[in-house]
Amino acid sequence: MSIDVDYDLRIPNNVGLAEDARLRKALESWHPGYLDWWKRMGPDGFQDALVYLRTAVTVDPRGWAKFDYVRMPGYRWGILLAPAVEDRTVPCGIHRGKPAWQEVPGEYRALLRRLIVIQGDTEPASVEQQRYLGKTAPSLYDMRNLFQVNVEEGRHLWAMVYLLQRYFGRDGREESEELLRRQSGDVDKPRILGAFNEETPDWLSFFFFTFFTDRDGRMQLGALAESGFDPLSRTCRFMLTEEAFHMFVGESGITRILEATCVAMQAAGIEDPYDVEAVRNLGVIDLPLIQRKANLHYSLTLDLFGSEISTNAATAFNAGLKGRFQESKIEDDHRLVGDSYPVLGLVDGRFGTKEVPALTALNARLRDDFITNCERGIDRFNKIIAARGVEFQMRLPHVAFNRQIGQFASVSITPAGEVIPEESWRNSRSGFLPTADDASFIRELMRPEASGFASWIAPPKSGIDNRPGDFEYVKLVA
Ligand code: BYC
Repeated sequence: MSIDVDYDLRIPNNVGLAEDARLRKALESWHPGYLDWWKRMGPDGFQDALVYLRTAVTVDPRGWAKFDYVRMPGYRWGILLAPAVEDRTVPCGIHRGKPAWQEVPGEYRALLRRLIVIQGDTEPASVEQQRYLGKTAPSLYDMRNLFQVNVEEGRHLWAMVYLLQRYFGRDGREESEELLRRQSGDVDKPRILGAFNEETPDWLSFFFFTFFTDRDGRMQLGALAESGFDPLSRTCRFMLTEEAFHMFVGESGITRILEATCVAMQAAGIEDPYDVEAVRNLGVIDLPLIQRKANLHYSLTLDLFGSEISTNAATAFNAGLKGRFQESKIEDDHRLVGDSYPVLGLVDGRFGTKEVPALTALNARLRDDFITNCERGIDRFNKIIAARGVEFQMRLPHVAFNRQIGQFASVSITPAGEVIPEESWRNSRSGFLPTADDASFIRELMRPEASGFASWIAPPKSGIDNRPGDFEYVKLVA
């Protein structure tokens, strides 16, 4: 397997790499380390497999991808920015209305680098978290989707490394190296954000990760796409087009799991969704376990929004470096000076909202937008369950449930939002979050599939690139 890449030809880019010898050299010296990282930390056991992947070949939203069989280390990780918007201006904060920056504004250099590094750090982290999943894929279709997500997260790392190396000189190069050095879950060199050090041990987790955590990615990238630093905005805008597929993988994955469970229950005449043993005996996943996994991944993801009240967030907005989600579509002065925003809090054991300065509540606001968006997804899941006549409703747990970051980090709250003593919470934990027993059931259930689809997931409605669902999306023996 050749990994010798003719760099100029193999790295698709629309950033003029061919004419920028300094940048090309910087990226060239980073590239071998990246490939080394990919081979060590990327999909385990599948580096030689031929995978039917899409590669971005243009940034035209009408048709930017081509599909072909690729060995993943040879994937064409490219640097692609969405087209420039003519006369774009800083959309928010104290510089609102001034021309968007094409170079790093000196006074915001450290802040901007921090935002880019945090974003960049999540991308390889997710690949690391998912590296063993190929072995238990429920089908070749799902395996291919996992690898597609993985190579695109790799590309997103490239996107952030491009910004670091092009705009931040020596410290940008050092940060680029650090992005390959930190490792998800490593005690000494962990990834920066909590959720990216958690395990993604199985496919149910993977689908909830792509449903919830990639949705956070969409919100955060949406906010960064509003940046007054134009190269960041353009980079994130293109990343968002890829992100849509990742969320599709999550949502359709959960939908298909619910479908398989409900159809099997219906066929076996099982009406009680809490008759867990009977349901599990059918080779499908019981709904309460699916809910517990949702509780876990939702609460982990909420932590990614940072503290509800954050001066960091206020500073980034004021500086025009990070907007709100779809900033340009919001109708207000985009400066927020003197405005307030209601933030949920806990006072004397009771929840209530408090008006706080809108500038400091931007994390809470983005999180609220996220929650609204998740609720719609959960409603769609409940329609699937109801259509099969099963009496069960999935729910998002309370925002304060199982939190590690922000004002709810030190309180014990049930998924229904009751404040309970810490000891009772610990005693009830197995009803709220996945247990060791759940993990061993899943380990038994999710075996490598020789062909077709595993019992616990319905086939997709349609395949990828107009191919059928049972197409040979991954050729294991090359
Ligand atoms: N874990 O004022 P605070 C994605 C730190 S996902 C650990 O509360 P701030 C993807 C914080 O860094 C999207 N530490 O928060 C999805 C700060 O530390 P320092 C990723 C945390 O700064 C799937 C301190 O606590 N992108 O793309 O307003 C697959 C106080 O900070 C955490 C971004 O997040 C945590 N959860 O907001 C692949 C966008 N939360 O500086 C990819 C870029 C906070 O005092 N990042 N801290 O040492 C940001 O916009 C903000 O930095 C954050 C935090 C929203 C993360």
